[in-house]
Amino acid sequence: MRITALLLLALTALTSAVSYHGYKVVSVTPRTTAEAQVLQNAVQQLQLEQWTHPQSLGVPVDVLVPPSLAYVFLSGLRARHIPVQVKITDVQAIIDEQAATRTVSQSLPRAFDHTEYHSLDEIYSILDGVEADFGSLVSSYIAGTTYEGRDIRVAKVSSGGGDTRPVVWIDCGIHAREWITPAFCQYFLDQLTSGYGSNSDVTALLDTYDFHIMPVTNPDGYEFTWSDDRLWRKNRVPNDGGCHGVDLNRNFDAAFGETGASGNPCSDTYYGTSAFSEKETQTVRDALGALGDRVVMYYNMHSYSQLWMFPYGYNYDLPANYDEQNRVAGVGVAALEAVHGTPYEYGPIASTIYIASGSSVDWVYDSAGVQYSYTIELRDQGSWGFLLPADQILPTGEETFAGVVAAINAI
Ligand code: 0X9
Ligand code: ZN
Repeated sequence: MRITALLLLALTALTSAVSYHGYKVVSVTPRTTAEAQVLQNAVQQLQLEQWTHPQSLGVPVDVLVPPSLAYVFLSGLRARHIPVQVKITDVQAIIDEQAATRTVSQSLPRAFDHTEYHSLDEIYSILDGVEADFGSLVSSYIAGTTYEGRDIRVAKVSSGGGDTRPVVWIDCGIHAREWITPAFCQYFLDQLTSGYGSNSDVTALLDTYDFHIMPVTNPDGYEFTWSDDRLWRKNRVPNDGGCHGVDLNRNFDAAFGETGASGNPCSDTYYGTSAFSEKETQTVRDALGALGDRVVMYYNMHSYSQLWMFPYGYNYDLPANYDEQNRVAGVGVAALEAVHGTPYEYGPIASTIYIASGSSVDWVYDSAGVQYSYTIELRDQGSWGFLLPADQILPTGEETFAGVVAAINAI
């Protein structure tokens, strides 16, 4: 008895998860460039993690603040009368609460369930189940394998045409902590499979296009957010010097290693040792390459902020087909907003969010030649951020599905 208890204790210690006990999410709203400068200095000096990077004044900036720095950060800003609001008082309490209210079943699920977030094993088991149920419509393939040996799977949804139809590609979960994105890919797959033959819009769509959907682009990172660190972002490759992980959305060969990415292996935006140094980015590159010029539209899903964006991210240049990509983004956003009234903004990455080099949409547009190359930041606007409650999976799925379908139908 006692030995078992001790063993359990030792095991818990070995797998000790990262704790965010007492960590706060603070939203700061600088109204002048001077106030923005104060905030930037504070973030840099205290080495805080900034979760959103709005470019306009008067828009809240979300910052993760450890308990030991909360007083100095908050009092410094308040002394300068800069508006601050503590959005989350204890990040770990929310992580624990969400884990505790999850219904855990003994066996792996074999069908879609949008009431909960799912682990990698569960997602792949659901995929297997759906393939068995909708065999003629869905088939999945292993597009690659991660550093830690996990499969990177793609679900192909096709009603026929012998691999000649134009392809819409969607990848989710490139950033590990953005759990709503794999959930969205599952919702999208569910709508396609359950709607074919019963929903006329879905049927028409699937009689025109094939869909290739990668539900978890970063399986090692995603797994790590379930086992060790809910807020992990990168993949899990060991870097020189001891830190882990490359930011996969800085590892593509589009202005690689330039502005808006870091050469520091410990940074959350570390770009890696070279363009396409990572198994995951190689896999996306090669899977898209195999589809060739059939790919007409590309989606790279993220959270959070409610933004629908397109190239360029690496500088302020506009793509040659700016008017067209902007028009279609506008159609998508209008359809998305019509479902639940969720407000979105749209535009080129650099002017809408920030400059980021080495990202997938820029590479897909520039090098893979895909004329509609989008990256969407799903819900919310920071009330929960990466910890978006599971009861928002369904409404997020509904509105985003409507938006993406409307955009496809607009090309
Ligand atoms: O920084 C990113 O990679 C994305 N934001 S996130 O908070 N989800 O990490 C921005 C993606 C859009 N930018 C590019 N694709 N360049
Ligand atoms: Zn992201």
